[in-house]
Amino acid sequence: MTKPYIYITRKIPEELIVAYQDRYTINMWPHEQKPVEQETLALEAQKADALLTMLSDKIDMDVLNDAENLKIIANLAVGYDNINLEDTKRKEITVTNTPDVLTETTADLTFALLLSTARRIVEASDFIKNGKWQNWSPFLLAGSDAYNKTIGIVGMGRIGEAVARRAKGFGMNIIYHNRTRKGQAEEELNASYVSFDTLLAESDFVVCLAPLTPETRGMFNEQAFRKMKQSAIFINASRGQNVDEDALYDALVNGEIKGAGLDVFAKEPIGKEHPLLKLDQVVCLPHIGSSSTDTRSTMIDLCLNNIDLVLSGRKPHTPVL
Ligand code: 8YV
Repeated sequence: MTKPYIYITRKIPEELIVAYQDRYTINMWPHEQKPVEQETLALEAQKADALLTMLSDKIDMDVLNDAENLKIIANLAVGYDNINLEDTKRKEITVTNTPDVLTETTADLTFALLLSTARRIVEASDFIKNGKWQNWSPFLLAGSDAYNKTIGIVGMGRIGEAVARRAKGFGMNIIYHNRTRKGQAEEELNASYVSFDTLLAESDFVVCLAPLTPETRGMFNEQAFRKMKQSAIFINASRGQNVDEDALYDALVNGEIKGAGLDVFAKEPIGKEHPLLKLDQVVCLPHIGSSSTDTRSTMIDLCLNNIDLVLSGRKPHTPVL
């Protein structure tokens, strides 16, 4: 009997798949950096029983049209805005994501980004490396405090709550905006639910952790940045398309807000000519929110586990619907 076929759309370490190789034929796209070509993806989807996909893979009918054996798409991310769920539903393909296992790692990165931007860590490091440290002065690279300041979290999901827990430890006042109220966070973290406009007006740090949906796309636009304090720092660790990047650039250059820490961009990857990279008050990262060795390995294992469950007729741990 032929073994079911799993295709992985990026090169991942062999040791992460060995446990599954006796029961499955597993192939992967041979490049670690370069995303799979759409043509290859469609051809593999025709042959595969399961796909392990990345956020950079666009999955819709173009890929799925002839995918007659495909039973599951396990997406290596908590977000799944790269997948057209109407199309997967039409083809009766299960879709899974990787919630929970990346929550704390992504919250760590979000908080690191907040502190790096507030305390100008990257600028300060470059300052020394470029031989500019000649003297001490009272306001040398003076940044903003986190302690006693207000953090406004937009998108109080699992990662939002984990960031709020860190903020509490740092002595911050927590406000949030979300589709639904979060009673537990309000009780345990003393977080107050506010309208989006109030959050923009009152926060010293505006942190976007909302998934990309039709409601959130472009929500941080010119009007939103205008409502923020001039001393505000904007952090985005969810999806770049939640932000109008031209409006963010203008807000920073015109002094409408003070700084930004960005792990995500509207169109990734960005090249070194991206205007936001030119600004000292902006810290940019290449979408590494969940990128610790442990977490990425656990995410891959969860994907393979979900595939294994579905291909053996059982329910996956983390279906998206
Ligand atoms: C992904 C992410 O893990 O989980 C998400 O939604 O944005 C990241 O943590 C990463 O982009 C790999 O697909």
